[in-house]
Amino acid sequence: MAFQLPELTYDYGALDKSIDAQTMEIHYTKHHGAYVTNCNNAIAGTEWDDKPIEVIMANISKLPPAVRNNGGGHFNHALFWSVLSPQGGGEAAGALGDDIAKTFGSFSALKDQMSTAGATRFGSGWAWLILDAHGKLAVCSTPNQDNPTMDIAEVKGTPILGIDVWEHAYYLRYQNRRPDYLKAIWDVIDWHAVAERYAAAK
Ligand code: MN3
Repeated sequence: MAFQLPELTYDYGALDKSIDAQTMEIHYTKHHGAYVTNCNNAIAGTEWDDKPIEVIMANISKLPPAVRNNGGGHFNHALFWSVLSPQGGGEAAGALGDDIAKTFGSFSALKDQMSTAGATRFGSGWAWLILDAHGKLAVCSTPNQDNPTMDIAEVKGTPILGIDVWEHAYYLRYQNRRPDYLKAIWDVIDWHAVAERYAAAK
């Protein structure tokens, strides 16, 4: 079964306090759209074309670079859209809030670590909050469209929050000011969705 673009649960302009509508539309229809098409083309007719994206990620070392780049792009963006919301912002509550405070010292310390991970990723890539192999929360980053679920990842784990730091994610409004984008993104992060991912990962 070929992969498809997931439905967005909000309009392109709904996240405008952090991300403008034109960026959202191009990012979703053109960038994510191309990752889906190119991933499907790369696995068509192979033993992988009926496998879930999670299985493909976990075996990415056995697959060609086109699947690493485009399958990774599909996985990463599907996660990204799902942790954004016009009602986002604020702080994580419940078990996730408690464990963030325990692990990082405070909620703002977590945001600082994520922002630094994103700002210092050279070129294109992602900043992640993961549940690592030891069952602990951790912050890491990956280059290009890699992610922590890939068998080739330096730091492995289950991502519960991912922030896209490719220029295509922010350049129309923020130009070269990636740190400004990383400051604004917190206003649209859906901590309820992140908490659901955390509960599922545990
Ligand atoms: Mn992107």
